[in-house]
Amino acid sequence: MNDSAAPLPPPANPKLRRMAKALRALAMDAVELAKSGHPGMPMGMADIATVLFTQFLRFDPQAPDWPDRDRFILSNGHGSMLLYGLLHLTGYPDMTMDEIRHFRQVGSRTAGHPERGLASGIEVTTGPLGQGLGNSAGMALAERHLAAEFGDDLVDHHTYVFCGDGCLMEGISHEALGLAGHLRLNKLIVFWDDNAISIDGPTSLAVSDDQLERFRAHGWAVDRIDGLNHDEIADAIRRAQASDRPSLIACRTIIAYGAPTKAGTAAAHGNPLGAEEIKGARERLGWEYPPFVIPDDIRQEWREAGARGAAVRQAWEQRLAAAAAERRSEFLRRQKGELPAEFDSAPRTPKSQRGRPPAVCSTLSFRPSRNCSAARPT
Ligand SMILES: Cc1ncc(C[n+]2csc(CCOP(=O)(O)OP(=O)(O)O)c2C)c(N)n1
Repeated sequence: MNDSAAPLPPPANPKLRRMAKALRALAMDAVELAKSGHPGMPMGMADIATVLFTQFLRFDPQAPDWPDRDRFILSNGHGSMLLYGLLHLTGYPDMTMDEIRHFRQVGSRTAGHPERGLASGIEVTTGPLGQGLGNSAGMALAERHLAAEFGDDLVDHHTYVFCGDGCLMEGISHEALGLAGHLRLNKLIVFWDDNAISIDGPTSLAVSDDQLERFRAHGWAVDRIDGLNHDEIADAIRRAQASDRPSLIACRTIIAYGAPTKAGTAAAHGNPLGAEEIKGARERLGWEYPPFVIPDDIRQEWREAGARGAAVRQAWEQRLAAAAAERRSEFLRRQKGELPAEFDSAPRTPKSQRGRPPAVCSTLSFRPSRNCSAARPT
């Protein structure tokens, strides 16, 4: 027996524990049916995802793209079944159980790695390690930029990221995280899946960076928690939300938590667990349901988590509706990705007649907003 497969340690919230088990079961069963994929990461990070999605993340499956939603980015995209399980259970209409059953099949929404556009709720295409971290710095920067231009009543959301050891080994992570620290993008919160395992075995084979010191050097706030302990997870998120810097939460986890012999080993990284191991995991986790069956009470709990965001979204829509017409239409233009009306004529207007662009505005924006005008250099 592998010690790491012992029952979840206290203090674990029984309801959250049940909900996290549903994520673990979907991941191991979908990978098994596909005979391909990564069950380990979803099983290791299921509790962190459950706390985040049930208590903190602002999202609405009925309006997946409302502009001021929180962003969730799965940088360790090989663990895509974690995201698909979350989207399914919280009620995104296009992430049906049929899609989960067709994980990694041609034409399904549940591609091997998350792909933006294939299913609603996928914010960024990830898979190349480090890419999600790079995007997250850009998205957190965009959030602060838009908030500076349009005000906190219209733009005020967090960017949450899951990443693994592999993401932190990639060079792009240094560039992106350094910029985020420099700019004090304090609404960026990264959860590191600190499971000490990578594709070839223990991470000690390839890396001995002190990640906490590294992030401190980037100008981040850092925290270390037990990634199976719901209270520690929630407390760390609260601390991160209150920080004046971007935050790293190093989460000690166990890859393939619950699997009797493969938990805590690289064998669970990129292969199906196998029928015997899954049977043992069901027993250890106390999950007696057949593959792809979620009991009604657990499904209901997840649906309630998915319904939390509707009122927040509606309140935001009312604020947008109450905003001055020019501010509202400029905001919506940018959200749609449309160019400004002056765009075609602007290149023909001599720079001397246009004046200098304001310091914090996009160079495409020739009509500075209130806040940007204030920042215009004299
Ligand atoms: C840039 C890049 N190089 C290599 C890979 C192949 N790859 C996928 S997952 C992985 C290992 C990731 O290890 P870790 O982040 O520790 O994930 P865990 O084993 O904890 O799930 C590798 C090398 C990749 N996806 N992207």
